Amino acid sequence: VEGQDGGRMEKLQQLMAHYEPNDPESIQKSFARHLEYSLACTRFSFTMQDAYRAAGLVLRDRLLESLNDTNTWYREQDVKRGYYLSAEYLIGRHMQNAIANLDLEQPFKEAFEDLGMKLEDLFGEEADPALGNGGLGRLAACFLDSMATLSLPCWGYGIRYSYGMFKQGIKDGRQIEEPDFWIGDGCPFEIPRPDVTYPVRFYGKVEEAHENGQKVSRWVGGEIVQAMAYDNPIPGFDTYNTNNLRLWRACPSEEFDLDAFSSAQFQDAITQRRKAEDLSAVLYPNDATYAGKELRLRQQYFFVSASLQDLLREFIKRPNFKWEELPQKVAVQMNDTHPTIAVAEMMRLLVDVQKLDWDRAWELTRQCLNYTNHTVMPEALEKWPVEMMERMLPRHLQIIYHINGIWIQKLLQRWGDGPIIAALSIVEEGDVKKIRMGHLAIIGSNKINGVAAIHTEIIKKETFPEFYKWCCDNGEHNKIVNMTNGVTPRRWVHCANPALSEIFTEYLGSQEWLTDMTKLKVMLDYKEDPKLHDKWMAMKKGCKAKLADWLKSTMDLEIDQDALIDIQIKRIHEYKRQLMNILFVIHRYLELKKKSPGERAAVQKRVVLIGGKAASAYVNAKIIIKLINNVAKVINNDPDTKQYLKCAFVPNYCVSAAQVMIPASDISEHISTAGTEASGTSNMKFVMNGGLIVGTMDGANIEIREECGPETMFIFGCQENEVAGISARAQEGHYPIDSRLQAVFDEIRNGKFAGQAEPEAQAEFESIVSRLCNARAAGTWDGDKYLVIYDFPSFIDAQARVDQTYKNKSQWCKLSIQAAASMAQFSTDRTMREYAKVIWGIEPARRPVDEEMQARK
Ligand code: Z2T
Repeated sequence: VEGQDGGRMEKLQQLMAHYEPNDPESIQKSFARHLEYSLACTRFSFTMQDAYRAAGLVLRDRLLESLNDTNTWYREQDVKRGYYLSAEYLIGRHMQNAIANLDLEQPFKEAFEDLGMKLEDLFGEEADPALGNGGLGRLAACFLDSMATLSLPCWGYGIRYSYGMFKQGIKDGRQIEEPDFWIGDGCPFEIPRPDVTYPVRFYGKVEEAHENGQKVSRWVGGEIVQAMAYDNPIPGFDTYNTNNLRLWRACPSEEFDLDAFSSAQFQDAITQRRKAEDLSAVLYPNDATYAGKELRLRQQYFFVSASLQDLLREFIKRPNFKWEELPQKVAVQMNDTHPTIAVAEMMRLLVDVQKLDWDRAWELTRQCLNYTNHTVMPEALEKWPVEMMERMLPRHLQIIYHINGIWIQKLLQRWGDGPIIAALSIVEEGDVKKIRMGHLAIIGSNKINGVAAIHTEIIKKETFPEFYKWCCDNGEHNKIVNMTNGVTPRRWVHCANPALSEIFTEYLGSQEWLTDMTKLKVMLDYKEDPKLHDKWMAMKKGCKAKLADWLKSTMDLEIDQDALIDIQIKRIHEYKRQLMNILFVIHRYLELKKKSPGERAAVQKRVVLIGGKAASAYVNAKIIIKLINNVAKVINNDPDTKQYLKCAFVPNYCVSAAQVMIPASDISEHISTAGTEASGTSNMKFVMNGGLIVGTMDGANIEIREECGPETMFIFGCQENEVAGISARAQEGHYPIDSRLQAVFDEIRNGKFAGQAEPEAQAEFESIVSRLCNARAAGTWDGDKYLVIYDFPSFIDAQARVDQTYKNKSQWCKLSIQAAASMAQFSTDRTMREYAKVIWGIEPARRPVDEEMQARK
């Protein structure tokens, strides 16, 4: 409603001049109102789910106040904005985090206890939104939390999948995938914006035309899908800023309807409409493998186009905008290659729609976009067939060819013709011509970054060596930079482990450590203090008790809470070597069996928990899950050993499971072959919670070790620079197998874990084991690619050091405190400060609010 308002604005301003009050009674009132008016429940009959929903709406009101006023503030200040483009956000449950970040913990607790409800029970009612696969999606979610906490004017853009990561069930020891319709009856934390929509075109053709004597390209025909915005407020901690995660849902476009009615093909049109909605229906459950599915490319273009249209609209809305200013006002981060069609789409929007000339548009595009690489695994590199792109995005293919043409020209001028030209081309030649999205990203970006120091070095020297050479040749040594990952201490310490949070706050005298983890260094003064040791051990005990309750209720597993808790939770992948872990469990079991009852009693008790999802088409990963389950069954039912060693596969590992499991660990396994895990982020969460790491010299493990001290880590295995040599020997077949590992292989082959009862599983287990021993034959090699056999003996040694160290409880406690207190580097607050400074050039824009936080500005 616009125009002469007869004092309406002033009136509304007055009515809305105050924020919702946050004392317990007001929260209760707000809760009761939502229960009765928003949800149409009565005071006398509502379920816990209703209560959760009403509590969610209480928070939503407060989130909206803050979101709206933060947006107004950013606009008034005309600040440079950051936009994080990611196909995945593994956001996890909202409620507890929102309460903490809005500084409502005390009043909420009082309000609900007074009504006879425990907050934890409310939290348990929330679905766990899993719009991501693993580390990459969870990283994006931690980034959002830190951007808001640092008051950085940054938004996230992504896809609102109707179905997130599948729910994992285990049946007869095997993974089954069940759909995850997380939205259920609606999520109170998201705000649908039916008024914020953009058209996104697919297929069709390009027409050349002339406009004012200029040659122009017009992309016409095909089909149009509408992208509709769903906003997810992201409140910062200890700031009044609330940022936004804007997720796009695909909706049928109105244009269909007109066609349908005029052509009387009503049924077909409805089918078409429903096809449009498929676009954002489901997340592809592949973690770091490229499957080449057409619908996936459609998803990528869909959210990239909507996001760029949206951010350009915001830019253009500014009074007297000038295109030259775009790089001073906009920085875009592309999370892996998933959104890199953005390079071509930005060019299309600037050249075809905004009528800028090519060179100017290219300058602006290149200055605004940045690209993060998350893996060096070759099977993950996205390459879309030219044929597919030509059909779906004909104009973008033209633009990419044009970009490539100019690029190759430059290369030829500098180096002349040679193999390096083909290596650097965006187009991969061959039977099936392909567009290499990584190359497009690098050429179209201002900065490129890896996610841990070792990973960034590998990118420069092995993944994209020719590009690095090009950069150095041009004096652009700093085009590829390192941005070591992090995790947010709000979710991963404060929410997941309130007992530890209390210890920190007590010893430091304030909650400042939650926004400045360097403050935790003070804890080092107390690392040998018996009083702190008592509290620390009580904290761990409490976490283990929670874990034990959770395991009992979710999978009917009983664990000995005095045992050492050993956890490996992450996507199931050969490079992450869950196989090596379970082979070690078998070894430990065999050693126990050899001992007399008296000797067994002297062995450190252990509970080994392994959890994670396998991509649905990843055969070997699924066999590993089956093996873990079968081994667990044998070990847990053996009366000789079951008090000393227990093992379980924990089904449906997800963010909410992580929040229970991580705080309870004594040790966790981060045991990828050196050079394969780009960073890892759960390693950071475990250590922040006082867990110690068994790990290889890989990813962020290396930096964690530097920060916390080598004595806090159980490092083993070969180094990255040894891998090639060892692998060569494995392929030649001169690869000695440790006798202890041989004994494990023999036991598997003899049918101990499947046998005649399960011939199919037996064959699978045998194939996995025998493959490890394969040398190269007939040109191909499917042997021990990840050096399980080579690293196994040193893995056994590391585990022996764990048992030895754990015997001395106060020594262990000291190491645990020392490590947890040294993790400041791995807060995403540090990570986001670095991105903001080095890559984006973005400053914090803290929203000022009246002292009592009562009146709106
Ligand atoms: C993913 O989670 C990661 C890399 C990917 O490469 C894809 C996905 Cl879905 C395309 C992980 C890395 O494996 C992990 O080492 C890293 O810590 C994480 O991304 C965040 O950078």
